[in-house]
Amino acid sequence: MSANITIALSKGRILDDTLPLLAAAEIEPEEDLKKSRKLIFGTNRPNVSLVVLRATDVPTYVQHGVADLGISGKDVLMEHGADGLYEPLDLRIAKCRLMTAAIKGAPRKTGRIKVATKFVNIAKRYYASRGIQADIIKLYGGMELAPLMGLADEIVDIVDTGNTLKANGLEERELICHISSRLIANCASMKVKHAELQPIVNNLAAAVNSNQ
Ligand code: PRT
Ligand code: MG
Repeated sequence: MSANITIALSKGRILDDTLPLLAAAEIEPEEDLKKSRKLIFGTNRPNVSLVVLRATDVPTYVQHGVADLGISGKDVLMEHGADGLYEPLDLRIAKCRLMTAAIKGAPRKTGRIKVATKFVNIAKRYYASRGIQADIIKLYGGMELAPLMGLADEIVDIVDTGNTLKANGLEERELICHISSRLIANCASMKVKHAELQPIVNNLAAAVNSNQ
């Protein structure tokens, strides 16, 4: 008998790009994930279920081994930490950049700066690595507002087209890193359920390659 497998998916924009990859890997949810209010779904495979989670909760479920696999933005993984997680595959979906940004044309402040972000850990590491003293202010959204209101000198946020920054009179400053979504696996599951998980990883890898 094959072991039961649970895959934790990030809802929101990552989900849109995930479903075609899962379909290409021949994992089809038994109902429309985006129309249902359910959080746990069966699939065409009797031993595979899907859970749809807040993106920031996916690494937690996989770390604790209650989900065997997960799909997470690299930004979320960097912020959360990757203890007990294995990252077998770059899915090359939901691509974006993690940037610093500030008011367009504003001179760079020297000395201590204030930085607003929801990526507190990433920001702390980044500014420390640059030798910049930064007071990090945690926000949960709408980071663009912080420099305009005088709450912060800079923000650390995700940028795709740059339109959101532009619309708010901000500009990109430094690139922290390129982001895409990753397949993550619980390290213990990967050993114990290798026979079931490795083919799923392989099929997803093939789906990613044919996506390019
Ligand atoms: O919205 P909520 O707070 O519930 O959760 P969330 O924001 O974490 O979820 P969601 O659905 O927005 O997905 C976030 C994940 O998608 C991130 O963790 C990234 O890995 C990935 N991703 C890819 C993005 C973007 N592109 C993106 N453009 N996440 C957010 N954005 C936002 C960004 O925050 C900014 O507000 O889009 C705006 C910038 O876009 P441009 O095109 O105007 O530059
Ligand atoms: Mg969002």
